[in-house]
Amino acid sequence: MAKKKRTPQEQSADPAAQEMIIRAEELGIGTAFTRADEMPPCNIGGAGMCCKICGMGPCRLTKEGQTGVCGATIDTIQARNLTRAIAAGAAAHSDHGRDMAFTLKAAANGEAEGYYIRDVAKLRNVASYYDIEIEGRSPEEIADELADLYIAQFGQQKGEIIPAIRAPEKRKKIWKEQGVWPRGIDRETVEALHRTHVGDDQDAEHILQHAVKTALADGWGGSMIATDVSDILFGTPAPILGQANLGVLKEDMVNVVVHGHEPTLSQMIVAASQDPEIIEYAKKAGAKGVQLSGICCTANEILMRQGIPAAGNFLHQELSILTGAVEAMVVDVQCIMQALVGLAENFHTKIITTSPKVKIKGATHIEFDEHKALTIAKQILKESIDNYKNRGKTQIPSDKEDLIPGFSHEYINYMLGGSYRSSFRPLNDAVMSGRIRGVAAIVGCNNPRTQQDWLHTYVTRELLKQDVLVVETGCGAIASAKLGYLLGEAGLDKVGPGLKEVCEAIGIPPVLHMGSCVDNTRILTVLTQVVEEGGLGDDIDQVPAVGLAPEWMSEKALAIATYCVASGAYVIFGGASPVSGMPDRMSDSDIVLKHISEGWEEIYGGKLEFIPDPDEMIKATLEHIDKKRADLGLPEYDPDRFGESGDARMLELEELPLSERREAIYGVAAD
Ligand code: NFS
Repeated sequence: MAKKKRTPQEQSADPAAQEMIIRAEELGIGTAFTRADEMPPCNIGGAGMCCKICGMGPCRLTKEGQTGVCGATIDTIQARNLTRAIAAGAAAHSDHGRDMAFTLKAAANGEAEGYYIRDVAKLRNVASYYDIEIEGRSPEEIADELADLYIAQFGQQKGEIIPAIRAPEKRKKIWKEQGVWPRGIDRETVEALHRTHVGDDQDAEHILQHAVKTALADGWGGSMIATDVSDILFGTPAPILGQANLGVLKEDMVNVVVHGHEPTLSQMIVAASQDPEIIEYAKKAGAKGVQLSGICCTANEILMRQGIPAAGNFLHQELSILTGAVEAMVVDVQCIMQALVGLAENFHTKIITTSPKVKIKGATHIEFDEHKALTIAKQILKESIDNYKNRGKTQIPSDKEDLIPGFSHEYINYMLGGSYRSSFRPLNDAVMSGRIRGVAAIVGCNNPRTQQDWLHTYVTRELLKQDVLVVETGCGAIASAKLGYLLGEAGLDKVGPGLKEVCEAIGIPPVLHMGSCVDNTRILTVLTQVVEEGGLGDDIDQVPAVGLAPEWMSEKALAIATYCVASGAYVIFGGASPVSGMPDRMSDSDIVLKHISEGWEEIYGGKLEFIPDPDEMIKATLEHIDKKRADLGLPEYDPDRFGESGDARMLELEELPLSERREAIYGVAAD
């Protein structure tokens, strides 16, 4: 089969990306886009039909009834592969959570240079979930006890991980009945690897039951801990003005791009970049200062807390270096392409690895240590500034969009009623009346096998027209940001009339940026609070809501999908299914596919489906939302029912002479 080379427009929907893809081609430099075109995915491994967990294989099960050398059937192999991916994803998120908990411990004991407890209210709130004594204690004392409790969740051997007590009562009952409430975060991950070793668990449904337990240890464990601690140390996000896309890089400044996931070092680099000593150092080097920007979830962490601009999402990591204007790309963990080092050799850009867990051959390694974080952050910035003189020809796309990120669950609660009446009531009421038809969480990665950002933004756009409120995290949120959906009233003329009224009344954009990928736990919290508020059922599976990851690629995305399903959500992934099998050739290759959709729905009320066609994705989302509405006995969604009140109506009324307004409003003529 001839390889198909796509045009820049087919490779990305983002004009800045297209410009850089053309530049790469002119310079003869390969990127993930070209590598994806040159290397079609393996159709055997891609469908989950290859087993390479032992030295007797790899075994490829492409024929009806075929087994591996050990006798493993296709469903066992698919369940093992999927479970291993989920375990890896859960491990990544949770290890991040563990590091955050250790940083909290160090900060509480005055051992972490530059870190302190910034959000005491959040600390007290989180501590109170677990009956940690608050009254009469200093923030440091409370934080020390909370840190110990959180650190213990990772190595706990028996019992139940504690953050999961925050789930709705009915949900917790299901987890107990099914035996999937995680005992300890590390224990479930290790057991997932054990069970999928050669000659272990050989019943697909039984293997997948443990995949659920492992994923729950992520969503209601490691990731939730990561979010809680990040908020306590760096502040709970609230709306703030930011910018996104490559146009945030500056010609006359030292550009330092932070990329990866953990907020610990990047937050300190933010602080160091504003230090007079560093600004002076940059000026001496002939620059106006240091321009920081972010890629991937590190971008989201500093964007939603300090308004530091996002240079882009996953597929922008190479493209930002292609501008020739990046002095250093500072990376920590996850979603960092090895190609960066080779690509950077064409320019002056330094790739600086910082995590003790991640080294890349050819990169500069400056290891991060939370005990002297500020000192290390300054060292990194000085090395970046020293590199400014080596900059060659640059080409920075002009594209950038404003956005307002920072919709933490605390802020959503606050924005709906203010300090005195903060509550989810207005949101529940809007869904119950049909002003908001339902809620979609559109999350996840970029994938160079599909046109960058297009699926994200197409699905977002179409659901908004249907009065579906959209919340976003991760690279999906940056996609919407770059294309202008995350700004106040921008695009409100393109959203459904009921949703528009709600957005105007509260003063919010129709797409709410809720943070990084570990912050998908904020979505679990919102759904729990919506349930607790009343009127939309007594468990998450009854809420008219759907989760979508149209351009997913990472194992973390599969872990997120699984814990959302086990929490009761319908989750739709775009692209290829890693367990699709080849149904036309193998009658027994859809056992896993059916179990994660119909099987899981029967047990958890949520299901995972892979739907590559975006219109089918939208159709399935709306059908699910409408079904949930009907099950709750809510009025059928009617697009013509709302849209005549609110600010739009007020503007129309202002056009009328005073004498006619009363009649227009009340239907009664003025005296
Ligand atoms: Ni999520 Fe964040 Fe992006 Fe995908 Fe990678 S950055 S943790 S995995 S690519 S959304």
